[in-house]
Amino acid sequence: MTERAAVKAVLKTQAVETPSWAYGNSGTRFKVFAQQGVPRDPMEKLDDAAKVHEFTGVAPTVALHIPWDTVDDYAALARHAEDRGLRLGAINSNTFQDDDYRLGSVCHPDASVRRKAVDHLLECVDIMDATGSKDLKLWFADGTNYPGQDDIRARQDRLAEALAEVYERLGDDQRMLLEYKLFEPAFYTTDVPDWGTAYAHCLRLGPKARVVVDTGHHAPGTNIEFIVATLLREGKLGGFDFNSRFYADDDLMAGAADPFQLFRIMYEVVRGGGLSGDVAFMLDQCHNVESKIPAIVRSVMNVQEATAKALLVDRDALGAAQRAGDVLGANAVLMDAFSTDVRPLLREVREEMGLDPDPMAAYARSGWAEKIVAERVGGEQAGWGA
Ligand code: LRH
Ligand code: MN
Ligand code: MN
Repeated sequence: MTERAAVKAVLKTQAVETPSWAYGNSGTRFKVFAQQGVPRDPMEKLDDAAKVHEFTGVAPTVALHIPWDTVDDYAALARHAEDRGLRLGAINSNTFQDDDYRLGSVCHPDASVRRKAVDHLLECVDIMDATGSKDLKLWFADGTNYPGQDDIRARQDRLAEALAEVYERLGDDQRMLLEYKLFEPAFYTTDVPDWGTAYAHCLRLGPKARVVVDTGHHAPGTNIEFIVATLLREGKLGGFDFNSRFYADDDLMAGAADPFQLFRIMYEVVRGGGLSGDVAFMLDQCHNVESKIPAIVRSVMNVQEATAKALLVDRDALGAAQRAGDVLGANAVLMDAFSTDVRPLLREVREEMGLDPDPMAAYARSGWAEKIVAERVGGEQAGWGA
């Protein structure tokens, strides 16, 4: 196989999971803008996700958020997905939108609130059993706003206890993915604020617990690729929530704000063997001012482009330059790959997969956007601005 053929073979097997909530209406704290034609229920979200997969060929799974995607029959929802060539992906828990969670969920000072939160997490594992999902994705809005508000250390103990109970409930082929976030909604302390805290909990729990890196959840200037390299090295990278940020948790399209950062992250993934392993590549975005389905198609393509560039890095030349201490030479090797226009390569990949080489144009021509505007009236809100 030529090197180009090898790169194309990897790109054909890539899988990017799209989030159900990106298909629904969403907004900011200030306004949710309703768009025409948005899904009215989880089934219709899957119908839209099927279009993203149809035109990109690399988005075969969809993440659910409970209770935003609550249905009576999850096995039927999984069949609805299968009928459209999809599978249900990670189950995202939600312990942040009830009044009871004002002071936290699994870290709350009141044991009865903690019980309610853990019961929700256990219910999410029941849903995984019904849907065939492998990953439980946990993000906690827990934290405090004022010094002294609660005991920082006791909250870690409560968190550890809750995670241990849920971990015990996991099946043999199920995993727990723990997501960290620097701040928001809590502003003084956050109970899982960074990868170190998430890693410490996952390490104590065992091999089925891994860390999720949401690219929007760091302080400005954080070197995310270093975190990725470290977690991969430790066998503790569970997956990504890809999105773009300019300021905080902006949830813009992956690769839109900083394609170079996405390339650097994907290079560490390739370097660390993360493409052939069990790392979940998920999007976690919301599209407030742009059309949703094309925005998700574009995001998937941006991940593909960053991956293609990462695969094109001449690792032999890079290694030689690094060993020789050739700083500029090594940097040039990396920048050569980043500066390569990989769009022709990806067009070839799509043609070889029997797809239209231009997914954006193919979707626009398909008539799906007009059809859903005509047929769906009163689309639902994703639940929260994500
Ligand atoms: C939190 C978060 C987390 C949630 C999603 C909707 O900011 O990134 O992944 O589940 O947004
Ligand atoms: Mn996220
Ligand atoms: Mn987020």
